[in-house]
Amino acid sequence: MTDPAVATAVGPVGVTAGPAGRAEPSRGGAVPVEPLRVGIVGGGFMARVHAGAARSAGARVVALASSSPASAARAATSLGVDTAHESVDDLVTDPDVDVVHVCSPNATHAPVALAALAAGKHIVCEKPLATSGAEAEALVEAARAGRLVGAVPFVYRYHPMVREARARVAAGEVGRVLSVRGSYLQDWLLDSDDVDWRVDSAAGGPSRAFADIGSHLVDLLEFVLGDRLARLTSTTNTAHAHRGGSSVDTEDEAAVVFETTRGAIGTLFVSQVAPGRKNRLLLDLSGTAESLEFSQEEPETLWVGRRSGTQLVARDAAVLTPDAARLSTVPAGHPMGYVDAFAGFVRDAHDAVRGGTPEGLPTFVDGLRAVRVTEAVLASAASRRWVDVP
Ligand code: SOE
Repeated sequence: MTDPAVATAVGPVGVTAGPAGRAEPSRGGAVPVEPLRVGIVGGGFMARVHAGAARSAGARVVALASSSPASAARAATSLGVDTAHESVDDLVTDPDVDVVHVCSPNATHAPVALAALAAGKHIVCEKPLATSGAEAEALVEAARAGRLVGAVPFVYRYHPMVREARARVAAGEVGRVLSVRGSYLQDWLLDSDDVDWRVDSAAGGPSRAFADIGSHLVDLLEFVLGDRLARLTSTTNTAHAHRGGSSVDTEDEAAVVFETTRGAIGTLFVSQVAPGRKNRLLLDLSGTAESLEFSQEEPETLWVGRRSGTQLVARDAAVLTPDAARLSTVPAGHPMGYVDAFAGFVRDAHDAVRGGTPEGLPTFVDGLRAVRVTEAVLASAASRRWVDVP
């Protein structure tokens, strides 16, 4: 089987090899025919995940910057990255970097990504794309104007069984979708002494649980359904008024009731204080012919419910729809999970940098969409009314 990283290294239509084996840019930033060179902003858990996924996609992780020169040096050593930059500006203007992966706290996403786009870099920016709709819109525009790739890691789209569910909905197998139940539960912020930058709205933005994990849930739901939330009503809850001595101004939980543009109804529940739930993202939908359920913690199967003949479909490229089979990179019986989904996402994002048009790549437009839904959730919770989702 051809390694996708090798296949794309041949170069897409419109990219010609320039001096030193590097291609002349046919769009925005430089598009090398050699392995892409990644620079990472951030030094935490997500920086580690991005570094591993980028390497698995065939890229070289060449530089890293973080909140201080010392933390950049520490993270670069631990992730095996050669260059630790003194500042984020140095990284985004580094001529040896083709793609910037933004893994720093939420409030820094927009300024860092804008600076990198201004320097002609392609971007993979963590979600939420920005902490306001206006900033997210500016990012969409800047990427468009520079003809640069902007991708957002809504990585749960990259589980093969999610693609299988999406294909079944699109093919009409489930019938007309009547209802959807989505939930995303974690427990890592359960206690009042659990602290993290995400809790502080200055670093994490006005929404916490919904922006952090509700954004994944909404993206997954709209991606699988091929439909959009049209209006919603919500309520939020904060479990602890104080954490680690500081007052808390972001939500731990959000409950949402919604209607879609095609007339389905549904609920979303998001919590970061649900004991025992680690990363339980669950999407359960019912159509007039079939129900489907996908659970992120058991990503190797898709439950297909029928009035008679209910099945648990196991991942096996031989029987999956083409897009699900494409992301099924190891044979059946060799479990795939979060790390593989992340690698699949980065492979597609980097393919887009080379001029490809991979199916289902989440872009800045999808990042903006999730920010808009998050704003609608907060607006509804504050006004206690139904709101239209723009
Ligand atoms: C923490 O809630 C977190 O790491 C999220 O930020 C990620 O997006 C999610 O994939 C796992 O949980």
